[in-house]
Amino acid sequence: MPRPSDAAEIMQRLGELAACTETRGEITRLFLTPAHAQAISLVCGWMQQAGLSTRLDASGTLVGILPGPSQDAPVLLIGSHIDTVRNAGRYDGCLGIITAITLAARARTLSLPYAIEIRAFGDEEGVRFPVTLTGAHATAGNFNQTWLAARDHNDITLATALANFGLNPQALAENTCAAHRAFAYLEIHIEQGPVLEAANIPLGVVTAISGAARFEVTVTGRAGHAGTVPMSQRQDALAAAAAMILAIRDIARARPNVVATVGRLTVAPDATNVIPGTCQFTIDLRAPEDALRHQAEHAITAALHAVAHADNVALALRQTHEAAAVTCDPRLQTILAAAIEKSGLPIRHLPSGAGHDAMAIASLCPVGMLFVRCAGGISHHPDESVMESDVEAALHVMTQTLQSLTPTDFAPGNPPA
Ligand code: HGY
Ligand code: MN
Ligand code: MN
Repeated sequence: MPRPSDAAEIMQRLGELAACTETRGEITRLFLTPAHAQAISLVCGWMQQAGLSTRLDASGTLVGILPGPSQDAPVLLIGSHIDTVRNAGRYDGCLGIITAITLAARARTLSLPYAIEIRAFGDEEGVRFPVTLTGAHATAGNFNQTWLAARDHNDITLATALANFGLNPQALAENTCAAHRAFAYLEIHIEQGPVLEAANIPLGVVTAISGAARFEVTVTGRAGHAGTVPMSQRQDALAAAAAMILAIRDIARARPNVVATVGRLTVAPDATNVIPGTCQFTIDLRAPEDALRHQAEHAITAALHAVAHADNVALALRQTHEAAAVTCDPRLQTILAAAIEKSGLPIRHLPSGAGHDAMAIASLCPVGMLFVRCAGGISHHPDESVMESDVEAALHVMTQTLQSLTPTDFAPGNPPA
């Protein structure tokens, strides 16, 4: 039986990884859950098969190490995430990690002047806890200790979840051991948008990553009997939240390049014949420029307060996450583009509306991203898919890129081109 091609093996592994889920029949793999532990064990085995040494760091990030020519050689970080949203596709995050393992196996024969560390982050989606990018922030040396108090929907804190996973949250500060030798970070990721497919181009060079902010909104009215409280006397938390949510949508619609999403909503006491007393919902707000996002945030805040006043309900707005917009390093963009051109493929530069681990790593070292075309631009959905030939193209371009990287070009003080 001939050995499958590298790309075929990656696709096969992504199928196996998809089975690491908490819900049969769909892919749901949240941070520090048994499904996450199962995925770590599977990916760790593949890393070891590729000749990498492995360790799980204090933040739950699985690290695969291909040593460099010396103990203190500079390090190229290649990362992405293996956690998912609920009912996810199999490529968001995971494609970058499984491809990186094959790439590292190839790199063993390239005598590169640097080491490679693959970082499989476990908390990029931020679905379980109201914080996100905690693993990548830990790698970058700026894990915020207050995040340890963040609670999931079972009221379990991140600190407890890390401890239950066999990790020591107090060791998080030591997490940057090798990262200070990192001269650059690369991430391979599906585009999660329609641009490459519409242009019939397999790969894209990411120019920038939109900044994002997340908020938790609590609307407090007054529960009451659905049959007896006159409409004029109601403090209906859900009706007020509905008006707020439509205001958020209209504010985003009115601003090109701003996107706002209310993805979660809970109502209490959640009974057909009771006027909702409280309602909680989330806001995910993004824009390519931070100033644009902040301006939209001010408009949204004003609109929420106006509705709260008109509906005589109380409003509490809490920011739970913020990631500034990030520009991908021009030198890395140039190297990726040259590798694409050398592969005989068309070059396309494009921004990312989706967030990525690279946003948190950007405070540590220059970051670059390679996008892979995905069918219909669909993501965060089981219909997410890529073509094996595009994965092969990504492998080829990244192999070329590895050979074009000179760590000293990225030494601090060497300004981007
Ligand atoms: O939400 C995002 O953009 C990413 O998929 N976490
Ligand atoms: Mn992702
Ligand atoms: Mn995602």
